[in-house]
Amino acid sequence: MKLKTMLIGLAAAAVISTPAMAVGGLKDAYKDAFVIGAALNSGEIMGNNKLADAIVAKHFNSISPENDLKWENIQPGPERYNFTVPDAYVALGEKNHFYTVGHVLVWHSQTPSWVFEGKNGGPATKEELLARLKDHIFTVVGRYKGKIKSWDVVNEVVGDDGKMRQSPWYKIGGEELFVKAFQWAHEADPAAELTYNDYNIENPNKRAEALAFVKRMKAAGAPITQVGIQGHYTLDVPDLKLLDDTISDFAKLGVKIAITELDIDVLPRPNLGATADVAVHLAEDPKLNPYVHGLPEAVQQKLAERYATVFAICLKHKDVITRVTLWGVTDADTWHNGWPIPNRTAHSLLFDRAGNAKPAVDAIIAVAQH
Ligand code: 9MR
Repeated sequence: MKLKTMLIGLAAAAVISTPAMAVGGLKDAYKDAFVIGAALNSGEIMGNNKLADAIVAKHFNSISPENDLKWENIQPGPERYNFTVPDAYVALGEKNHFYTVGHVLVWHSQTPSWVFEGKNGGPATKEELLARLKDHIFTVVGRYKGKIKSWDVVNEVVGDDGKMRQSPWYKIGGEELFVKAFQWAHEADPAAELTYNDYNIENPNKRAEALAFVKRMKAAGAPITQVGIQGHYTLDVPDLKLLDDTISDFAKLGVKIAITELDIDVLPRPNLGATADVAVHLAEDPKLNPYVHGLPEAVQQKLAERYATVFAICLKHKDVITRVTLWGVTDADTWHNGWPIPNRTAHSLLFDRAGNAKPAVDAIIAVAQH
């Protein structure tokens, strides 16, 4: 049987045979395969969301910080670090024995402009930028040594055109800057998993450059150990056969693979496909916000099937997959409520706004039990 037919069959069977399955949580069902994570926002980290707390306790054994360890939050001004929420995040992980993830060290977005500005006006020199990055990595990675188990070192360096993204990091520092970022992170915490994380690398064009990037990093001596496939999907894009191929392709390079930011947008998205480019913004239109009062049953089932297929593919590759992380806990907090169109009612995650598990949860658990 063709892989695609087999996976769809498995996912559909999981959806149909769900009711009695949900004993324990997602993390229990997948305990022999990989850890299951959720990204937490500041409120969840600080203990202000009891609904999310209960869901995380039951279903997840790994956490990622949705925004609080990004440069603009953790070092908003030169050598002015803000550790209040990051410390609480790491303490939460330690207390609950979660596999705690660090996100993110080098990214073109959510990095304040001063980082790229020279002391004497104009853009920073390569030396200035490298010095700032080195200080940032040793300070942040060093502070959480042994506690943060996996760092997203380099994020989204390949553009949707399949070429290296012309970010200030790349334009000023060249590829050497990314190599050094991995080396410094390794020096600061030799035991940490070090990840290159990107979206849409299932797309063959973008994947080709992402694979070439990993090869170049390794050849240049970067201690990269893992590739993060973000997994920002819609109900139709991408064809999940591409996910299966992408995992196989990266595994051949000798790196581990994590699905780092999984969510499945069910809302209409004109002409965008599966991008996660935060720079994209479209205008509000009530026709593009169809599920304000809840998700119709047929869409709910389609969502469950698609989630089940993603997990069936990951299970097939469990020897190389370390983690599958959902990019949020409940639909109340998914970034899709505001992107690519503001003020919408999104339904991308596994738990609805009231904290109820969707049929997708039982479907995913059933995949592990087959
Ligand atoms: O989910 C994050 C959202 O709250 C922020 O507003 C946004 C700003 O850039 O970043 C979102 O997370 C992104 C992640 O850090 C990197 N990959 C794409 C994610 C979705 O945009």
